[in-house]
Amino acid sequence: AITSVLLCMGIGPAFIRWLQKKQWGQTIRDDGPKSHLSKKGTPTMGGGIILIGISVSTLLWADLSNKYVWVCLIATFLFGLIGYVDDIAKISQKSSKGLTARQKFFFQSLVALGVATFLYLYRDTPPLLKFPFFKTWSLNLGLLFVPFAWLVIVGASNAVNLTDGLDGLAVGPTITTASTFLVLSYCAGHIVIAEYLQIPYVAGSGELAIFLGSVAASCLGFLWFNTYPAQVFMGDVGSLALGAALGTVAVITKNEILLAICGGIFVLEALSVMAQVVSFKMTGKRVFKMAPIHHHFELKGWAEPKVIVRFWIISILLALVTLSTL
Ligand code: 57M
Repeated sequence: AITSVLLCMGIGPAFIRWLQKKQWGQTIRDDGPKSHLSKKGTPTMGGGIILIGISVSTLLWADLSNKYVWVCLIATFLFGLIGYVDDIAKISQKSSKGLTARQKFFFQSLVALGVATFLYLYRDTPPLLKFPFFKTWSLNLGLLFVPFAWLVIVGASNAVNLTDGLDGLAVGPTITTASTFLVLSYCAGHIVIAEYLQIPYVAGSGELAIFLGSVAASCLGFLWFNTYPAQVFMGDVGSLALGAALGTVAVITKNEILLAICGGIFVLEALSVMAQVVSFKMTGKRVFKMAPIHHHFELKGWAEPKVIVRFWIISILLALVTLSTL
């Protein structure tokens, strides 16, 4: 964690200057909240800083003979690559479109299915779905584990992406969720603690604490530059990668439902879009002034930092609820 935060804060200024030189700046949709128009040209693809932070410290400090460390690193980087292609497409077309939704979904599904199949084939424990608070309840998913894991990874990746619409809004809950999952994965990977807490023991998953420490701390280092008013946005290269990292860890440690609780802000953002689209299609009326929900509060007149910090507060509360299930 210390390596990551120092590295990200250290390389940040040079990385941002490099993005500026390349003129990799954000294009802003003109139908969004007016306050966002002044953000035009803010360098994007700062997620590269986060990916460097994660990879350098994980490769330095984690046990590289651990399969879960590699699965998480590879999933994170492949989703980051999809995001990179999307970002570059947006920049070169000078529009906010990028890859089509279908192309993005296809490549995300391909990677997520690969990860899910690997985890199913090389599992050491049965593919259980665990229910928080009910220690004795579990469901053996069998082969259904593969589509379920796919759903969690792709869903998490897209939900973090939707959340990334205000300065620091996505990194804040990512820091709390990754830190909470650091504790969960350490517990799941420790035979004595796992037995004591009556949670599934997943041999080797404790090493993911290193990976998650680097995720949380890289986001913290990035937040130095992304906090309001942001000097850089993470771009899809960051948001898709971070969501996939969280989804993959949840699937490995059998904490999929806890991810939905801990990452409740991401879930709320995604649900707000679904509710808005369904309601508009069926009744012609909107539920929110604008979806995702952070725009709704902006249009209600809340200052951007107020929306951001309040979402962070909720996210910390959700992290505490998640830990209480132990
Ligand atoms: C990501 N990205 C930001 C930045 C960031 C289906 C529909 C709901 C999809 C959704 C959408 O496109 N979501 C994708 C949202 C964009 O940020 C870039 O994207 C990266 C993440 N992928 O890293 O590079 C803008 O967000 C702002 N921003 C910040 N600070 C940050 O740290 O201020 C981002 C990071 C940036 C900047 O302004 O330009 C985005 O919002 O585009 N679409 C929407 O979110 C749109 N909603 C909408 O159309 N709602 C409809 C329906 C379809 C539900 C409705 O309510 O009726 C809104 N987005 C924008 N304007 N920009 C609405 C209009």
